[in-house]
Amino acid sequence: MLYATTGEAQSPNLSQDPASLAGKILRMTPVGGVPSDNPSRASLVYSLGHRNPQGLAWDERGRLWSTDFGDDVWDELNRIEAGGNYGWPTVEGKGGKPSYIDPVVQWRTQEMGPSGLAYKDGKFFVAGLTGERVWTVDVDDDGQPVLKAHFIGQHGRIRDVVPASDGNLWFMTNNTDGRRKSPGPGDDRILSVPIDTLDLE
Ligand SMILES: [Ca+2]
Repeated sequence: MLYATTGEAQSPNLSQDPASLAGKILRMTPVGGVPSDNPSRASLVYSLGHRNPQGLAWDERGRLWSTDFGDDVWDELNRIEAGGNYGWPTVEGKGGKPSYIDPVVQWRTQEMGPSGLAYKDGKFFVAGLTGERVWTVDVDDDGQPVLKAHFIGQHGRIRDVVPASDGNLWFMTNNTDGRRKSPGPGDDRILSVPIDTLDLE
């Protein structure tokens, strides 16, 4: 199936409206039809209550995860369940309300601003726009997620990140779209570093 993330389009209440495709994760057949096993038979909506979800990744158990770019306070990494409601705009970050699914990880927005998400060998790699860094998240079922930040401020805004088959982590910057005051020389760039040079557990 094809999955797509949609932002709330600056109309936050659409995220909670099941009839709107905004602020959602959508699931569709490769030609855009509604799969027969979607949460609602007539709808592409797979989960709702998102603000600005950008990254999608599946772990080795087939579970779907997504980043959500928050408003002013909290950015999120969510484990996505079919039909789940992730709270926006009632809740940003961990709200502790039974009707909404809380993020597994939340970050202060100035340290994150998540875009692309990838998963490899038990670890998530998250591209940070606002925070101008790459985050790694090691989510152990038995413990707290271990978070580490890499390349803070070195390359500017990070848009996407991919662990490649060559053993390197490839990531791309996003500094020339007008949202950063001073793009660096050569921006924008695709960078590649050996994953084993990152300080991972
Ligand atoms: Ca949320």
